[in-house]
Amino acid sequence: MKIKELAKYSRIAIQCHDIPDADAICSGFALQCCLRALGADVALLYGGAAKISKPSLLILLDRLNIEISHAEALPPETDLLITVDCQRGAGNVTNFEIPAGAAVVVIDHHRPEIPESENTIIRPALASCATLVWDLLRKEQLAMDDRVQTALYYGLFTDTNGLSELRHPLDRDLADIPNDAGLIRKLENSAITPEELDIIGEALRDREYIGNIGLFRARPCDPNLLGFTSDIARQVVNIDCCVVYCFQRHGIKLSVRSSAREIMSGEIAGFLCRDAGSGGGNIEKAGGFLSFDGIAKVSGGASPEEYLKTRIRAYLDNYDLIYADNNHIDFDAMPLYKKLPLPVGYAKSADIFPAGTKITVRTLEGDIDTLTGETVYLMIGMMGEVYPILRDKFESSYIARDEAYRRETEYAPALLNRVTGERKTISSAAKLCEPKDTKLVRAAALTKDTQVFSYWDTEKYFYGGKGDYLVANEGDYKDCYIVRQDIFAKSYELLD
Ligand SMILES: [Mn+2]
Repeated sequence: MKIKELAKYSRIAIQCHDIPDADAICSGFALQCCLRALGADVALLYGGAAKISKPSLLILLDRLNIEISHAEALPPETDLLITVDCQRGAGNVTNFEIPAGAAVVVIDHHRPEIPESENTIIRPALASCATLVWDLLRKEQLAMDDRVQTALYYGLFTDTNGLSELRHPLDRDLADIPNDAGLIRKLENSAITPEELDIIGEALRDREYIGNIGLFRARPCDPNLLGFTSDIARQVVNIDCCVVYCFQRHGIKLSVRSSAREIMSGEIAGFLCRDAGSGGGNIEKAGGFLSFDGIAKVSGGASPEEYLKTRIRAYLDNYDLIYADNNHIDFDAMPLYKKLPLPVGYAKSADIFPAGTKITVRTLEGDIDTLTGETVYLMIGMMGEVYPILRDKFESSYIARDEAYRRETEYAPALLNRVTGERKTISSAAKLCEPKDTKLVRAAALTKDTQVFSYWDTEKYFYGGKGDYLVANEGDYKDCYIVRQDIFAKSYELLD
């Protein structure tokens, strides 16, 4: 589906979910501007009982000149309805009657709640609907003026607690675009009403501990309040991780913060929401959502709140922690495997930007800041993961081939020039290489969720679930790590 094709309809209505938030409004506004520029007649609206009243949203509407109406019905003769940040048919959006024959398009980043079709674009991996709209407009090279850019940036900003819970590299790309920083600052500091300050106060007071995890329940509120609350709670001594949550109409919204090496926020948020929603973020900050429907399917009748607590207990109980330098694993008893010499990709960083350029390497797994240089190469692994490697190490471990690297991955890893903002994909300069030595490893499938704390990275850990492999290099069992099931199957061969 192309945005340009949607402009062919004569009367378009873009509908936000009820009680619209900044992400819904801004996503709708950006689409409205672009469709109007293509000549379409486009109304932006929302339904439900309440009118927008949040101070920051009122300032947003005023300053960006956003025309949005609180409607009781769609405008007459609407022939295309687009719901943004929500899915027509789901419970958080008024099901307006539509004229016979009108088309419906859904653009959203929540978990699919309706059957997907060629008229739905639903991308739950993205932290905001603004990210999705921005990506769609950008791919079709539709012009976005200053107001649209600021709106999209602000949609992302509010759905990620001030950019602290970015998930996907596309979110990070959007976070880099130019915007009206003065307005964002103003909006950021108009976020809390006196009543909301009470919600934060109450949430912090009524706390509960499950092991070293603090659990805080807030009254139903704007999700940003959860982030403010968790930012305070994480600083409390003896709380290694905090989960602040509130009930929303269709589920539980979570904000997660961690302050201990043993818990990475993005990973625990993913774990808590795995079977009944979606969650993620970075090491220290993350967010998530558990839908009531999803919970009902997996909780065996437990209440949503009880289910959340069960997941937290499961997280604490079920993990095997392995400290690589001090492990008691009997690797000798595990089968011996050979790592297959499969070709992977590499690029010389100085071929992409001149040596000495400050760059950010942006991949699905996160950002790495470094400098380009004659001795800095970039490896592209089996799944498109990218990591820097020094030339010496590369030359001793790989044979370079003079053949271009071509592989489609979900997100094409890129280098960003941190000074000019210029961006280039790594694959544009990448070639194939293959490992020199056959590496031997001991490996066994995990029988439960496991975290491995390696001895060369004191900040992060590897984690895997049942079926993934715990692997150690033959001859150095301290060098152990986790390899995902699908990657292991492709890259290792059992020796007998
Ligand atoms: Mn959203």
